Amino acid sequence: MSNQKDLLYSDLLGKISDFSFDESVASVFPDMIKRSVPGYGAIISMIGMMAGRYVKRDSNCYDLGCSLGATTLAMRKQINQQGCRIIAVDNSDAMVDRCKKIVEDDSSQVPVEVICRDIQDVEINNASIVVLNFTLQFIDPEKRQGIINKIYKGMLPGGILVISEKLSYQDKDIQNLFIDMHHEFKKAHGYSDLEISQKRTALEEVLIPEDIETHKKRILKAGFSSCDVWFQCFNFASLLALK
Ligand code: GEK
Repeated sequence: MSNQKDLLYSDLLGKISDFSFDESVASVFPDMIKRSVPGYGAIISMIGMMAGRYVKRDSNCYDLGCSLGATTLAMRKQINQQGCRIIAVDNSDAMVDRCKKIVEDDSSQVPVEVICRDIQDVEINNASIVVLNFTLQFIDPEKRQGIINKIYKGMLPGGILVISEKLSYQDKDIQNLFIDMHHEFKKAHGYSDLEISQKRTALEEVLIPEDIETHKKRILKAGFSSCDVWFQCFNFASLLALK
């Protein structure tokens, strides 16, 4: 169903609209994210491993900005405790409709609820793991602290938060080098210069990256006792935070 090749930016577009997670994106999403985010597959499977380690009996697990549920399914496979539930949330109807079908077709046993909602409006409670896998970057930076605070309050002691993000750098040379290496990565995966440049324009006002210090400060300010980067490839990183 979702094995289509991403050709969304392959033709020269007269006007490039802001990127949105609509039906056309949902239909090519697995191909798009695999060829666009270095380390995506490794991050997903390691989050599954973390769920196996950290998820406690009778607790909730959240996949916020779940898209087609890749993180949800990785966690579902590895959770080995009784009484757990995964809550997968996304505010794109196109993603949620497809995600529900994908979850139905998966045979793992842990109950999954797929909800179409803005993560700003989701209540977090009794959580042993919360994942924001490349989602926070799409939220208004002014709203990010409130979301992390809410997540912290809804988590159990000993729980973990995983946040994966595209990063920015103050150091202009590093910033330019990583952007360049990322574009090389995309080219190596078959995207043309035109596709790369049109997609970049579409994302300009939509995906707002921050530097690692800003992320760490926000996480610690919310109350988490520790946080650090556990994965990085160029300007794509994943952090984990402990409550
Ligand atoms: C994965 N985590 O495959 N509320 C809910 N969902 C949102 C919001 C919001 N305010 N803003 C954006 N989204 C997934 C990949 S993709 C990352 C996540 C990417 C959703 C949006 O609809 C999209 O499905 C997802 O966040 C971001 O592990 O495309 O770079």
